[in-house]
Amino acid sequence: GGSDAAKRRAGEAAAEQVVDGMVVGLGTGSTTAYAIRALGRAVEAGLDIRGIPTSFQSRALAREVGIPLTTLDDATPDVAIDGADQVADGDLVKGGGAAHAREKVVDAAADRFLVVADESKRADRLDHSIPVEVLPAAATTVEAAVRDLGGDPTLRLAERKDGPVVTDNGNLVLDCAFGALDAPGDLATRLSALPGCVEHGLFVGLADELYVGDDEDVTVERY
Ligand code: DER
Repeated sequence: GGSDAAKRRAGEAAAEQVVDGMVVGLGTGSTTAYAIRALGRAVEAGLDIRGIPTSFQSRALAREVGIPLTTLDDATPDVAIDGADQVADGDLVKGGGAAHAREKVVDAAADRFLVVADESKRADRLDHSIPVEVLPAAATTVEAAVRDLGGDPTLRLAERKDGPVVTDNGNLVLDCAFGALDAPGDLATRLSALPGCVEHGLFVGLADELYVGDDEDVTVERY
């Protein structure tokens, strides 16, 4: 992945967009963590915001830095800040942290979805493997369906536990290689239709702004 300085630049630039009174979707991963820590400092200095976390990790970090929390039952996010594993023309592959199901709900609910990434995430076309969260009982069925769609599924195994990664929602993750995508929207629709697919990591047409950090600067793209 990219440099920590580049991730920090991107995260802090997006956090600057948050103003008093806002409800902020708090994404998951190491780049968004810089935004969450910046927001924590701003809250300490008097900024009045509430955060809606997207994972155990995001909630724990928000609590650690003192951001008051709310939920989608009680608030709609004005802004969501979240990372990505790959970005091409504003479309994203997400799910490296296996948090993409709740991330997509919060990111899509926000008036403005700000993506934060270091330059290593940029691509001309999306070709990153696509995480697909599946009901455990459906893993084998979805694997076969993914192969029928031309993909190559791999059950994501845990490192600090025997057996597979289990998501915050109690499900499993298939990392599905499809090669370079010409029509991410079509594949997204097909994956969403698979019985047993809880959520996939293609975020097509959802991002409103992209903050890309490199070793010197941060650039902003608006879609
Ligand atoms: O799991 C996720 O979707 C994360 O946002 C991931 O895509 C980016 O994580 P990173 O900022 O640690 O690379």
